[in-house]
Amino acid sequence: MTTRCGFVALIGEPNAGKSTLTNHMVGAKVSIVTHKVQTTRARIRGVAIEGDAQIVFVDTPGLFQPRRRLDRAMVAAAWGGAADADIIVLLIEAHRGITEGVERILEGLGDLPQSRHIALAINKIDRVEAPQLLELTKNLNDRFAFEKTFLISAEKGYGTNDLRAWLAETLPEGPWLYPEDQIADLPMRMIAAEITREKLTLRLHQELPYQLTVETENWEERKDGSARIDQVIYVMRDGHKGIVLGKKGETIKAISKLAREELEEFLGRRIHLFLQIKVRPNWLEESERYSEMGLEFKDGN
Ligand SMILES: Nc1nc2c(ncn2[C@@H]2O[C@H](COP(=O)(O)OP(=O)(O)OP(=O)(O)O)[C@@H](O)[C@H]2O)c(=O)[nH]1
Ligand SMILES: [Mg+2]
Repeated sequence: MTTRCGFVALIGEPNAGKSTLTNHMVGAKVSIVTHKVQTTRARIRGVAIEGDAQIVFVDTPGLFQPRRRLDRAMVAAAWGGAADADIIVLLIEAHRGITEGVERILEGLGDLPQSRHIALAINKIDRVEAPQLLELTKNLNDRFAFEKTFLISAEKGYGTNDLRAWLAETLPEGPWLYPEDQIADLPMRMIAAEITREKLTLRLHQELPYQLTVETENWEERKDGSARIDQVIYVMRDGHKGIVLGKKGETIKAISKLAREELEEFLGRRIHLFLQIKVRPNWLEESERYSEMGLEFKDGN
């Protein structure tokens, strides 16, 4: 039997639904999702199988005009994911259409090596009417020669079977890269940190989610089958620490409970989660914070 295998990079503006689509395709939550922009910070690999093909989805951070060093590292990681992939799928939000950000991404696509397959997926079609979709499809294809266009809803699962089938038949022939039962390629300590960051992002407001990072410092297996996980939340100011703690520690307690419950479900066993908050005004300039996130820290960014 000939098998197929390769990388499919999902790129697009922040909030386009890349992580939602990754999780839908994999059939499990491997990448965190929130209603806020810039949720994903690094490349997250999720693995799906379709017939004789193993599809390695590469969820990427959203593409936007970067300002901070972290933003630049995120955008670089996203374009890097696209450059390394066999197939690139550009996700566009149906109801937002061709924004300035989309225009910039289309320009960027033109600079990639010619050998890439590049497809368009218009996502969130559950939010618009058919005539609007037809027009958007036409306008986007006038601007870039996409190999295929798919109309999907990553959340509702509309159109995703067609997309999956096309990806499977378009990937190059080759041996599978991962064991059949592997769904993610990210260290467990990082997945655990991401789950906590998701709960923080959902609970905290304004700029705060963008000014913190979470790291798993210690993971201890216990004889009774449970595990103790120690994580640090780095924030930039004393005031932020107070907000994350909340009145009488209520906020951090609620976040910790939600994160622990999700971890227990993901790992199928009891977890003891300990969260500590550290004030680190300069964490955005520390290379170690970037390597913990799976990002490159360069003088340039
Ligand atoms: N209505 C609707 N909402 C969707 C759909 N797909 C994703 N969403 C929502 O869009 C929001 C953003 O989804 P994400 O998957 O986090 O988007 P992303 O592209 O990974 O965003 P970043 O990581 O910030 O770049 C979430 O609230 C999702 O529930 C869809 O098909 N329909
Ligand atoms: Mg994401």
